[in-house]
Amino acid sequence: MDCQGKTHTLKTLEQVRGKLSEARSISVLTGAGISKPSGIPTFRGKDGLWRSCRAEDLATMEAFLRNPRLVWDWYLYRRKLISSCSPNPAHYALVEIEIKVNDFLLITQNVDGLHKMAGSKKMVELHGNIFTSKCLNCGFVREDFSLEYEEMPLCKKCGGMERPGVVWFGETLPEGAMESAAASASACDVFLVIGTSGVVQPAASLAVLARSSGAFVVEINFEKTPLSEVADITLTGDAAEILPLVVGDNL
Ligand code: BJW
Ligand code: ZN
Repeated sequence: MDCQGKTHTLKTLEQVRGKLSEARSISVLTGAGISKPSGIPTFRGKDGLWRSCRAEDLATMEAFLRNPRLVWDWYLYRRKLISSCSPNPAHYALVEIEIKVNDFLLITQNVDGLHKMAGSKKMVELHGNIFTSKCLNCGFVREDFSLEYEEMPLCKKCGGMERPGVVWFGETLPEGAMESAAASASACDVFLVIGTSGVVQPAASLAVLARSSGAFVVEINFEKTPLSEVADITLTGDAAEILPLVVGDNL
């Protein structure tokens, strides 16, 4: 198989398959790259969202308080885009692993909900979900599939101002999310790191934790990342091509 000019030997793919089939416990960390084949842009890199809009102008509380309309419009634009996308073979391959392995946790940085749509159940959304809104005043979180707002949305409980239910820079992760993720990363036999640039903390530290706790770490990405140093094996290429190969019966 040839992905981005790099040939994975059958031996490497078979080694990963072997590790996965022997593992009693598997944890997976995913990032925007796993949803790229579904048509959702990543954040960094040449076609990334941050190419045209600066993170500080959109993904911080300061930006929201400065211009809530601008920030909401950006999230509604992304909700619309995501609503027209479906899970890809990489998302489904992770559902297959979850079915086969008793002790499993999918830790995602993605806010797009595609893992859930594919059928993943044992999962933690570290950075929230774009189809939720959260009250700035009382913290009440609700599902919210609206794609347009005439007026800025207000909390149904207290009338406070609502914001997108995602985690911005400088904010803490949802209660318990990092604790569950860290417990799983430090106890698993195999840790998969898929489609993340590995630069955002504390998510990236989970791969380091897994490795130092003795897990076999496999990275799947088009490019080298800071986590490539941590990984036992990096499979270079498209997660939607590689994951079904290492999970399914079709090598
Ligand atoms: C493919 C592919 C294909 C493409 N197949 N691969 C320690 C050191 C330094 C800084 C910090 C630190 N600890 C905390 C910080 C600050 C900050 C941080 O990490 N900053 C660094 C960037 C410098 N972290 C935080 O602020 C976090 N909070 C926190 O730590 O709280 C504790 C605290 C609070 C207060 C005081 C003190 C402590 C919160 C981080 C929140 C991140 N939020 C975002 C936005 C979410 C909402 C939204 O969607 O708008 O989350 S930023 C953005 O980055 C988004 C992502 O989840 C996250 C990660 O990006 P990801 O998924 O890796 O995407 P890309 O685009 O970077 O990479 C895609 C990859 O896919 C590439 O490598 C491609 O090659 C690859 N790819 N196609 C395989 N087909
Ligand atoms: Zn409220």
